[in-house]
Amino acid sequence: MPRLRPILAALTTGVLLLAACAGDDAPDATTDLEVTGTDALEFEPDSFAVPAGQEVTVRFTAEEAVEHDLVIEGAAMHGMVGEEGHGDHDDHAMEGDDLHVAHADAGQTVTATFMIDEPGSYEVYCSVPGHREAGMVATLTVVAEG
Ligand SMILES: [Cu+2]
Repeated sequence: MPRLRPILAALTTGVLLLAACAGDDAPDATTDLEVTGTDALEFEPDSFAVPAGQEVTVRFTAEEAVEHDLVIEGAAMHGMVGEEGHGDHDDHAMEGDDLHVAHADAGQTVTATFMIDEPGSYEVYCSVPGHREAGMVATLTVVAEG
């Protein structure tokens, strides 16, 4: 099989190129986020970035059929959340070490603010029962200001 080797080399190159492109996908840090919780129990987008130590505004929308919320795991001790965004769920503003940023009823858009001081990668999840288990997670990168 003398012709097999070049084909394998080409395949390998293609995989490496794909990996490189995926690495370039990292979102730019912004203080103005727009996130949707879909009826398919996903965050859209599922990766976003904010600057450390700055107030971030997030408009969080739940699609028409299912309520969602947006919780940042392990961020409570590194950050704070504004007063809006919880609807009638103020009592859930903190869930242990996690920062509860927003809750949207089905078909609703809420605006919330939050700030995280500690740069790093945080897991975002929806704490509506069953949603996180169904894969409703996203990645938040908090970027140190240069
Ligand atoms: Cu959800």
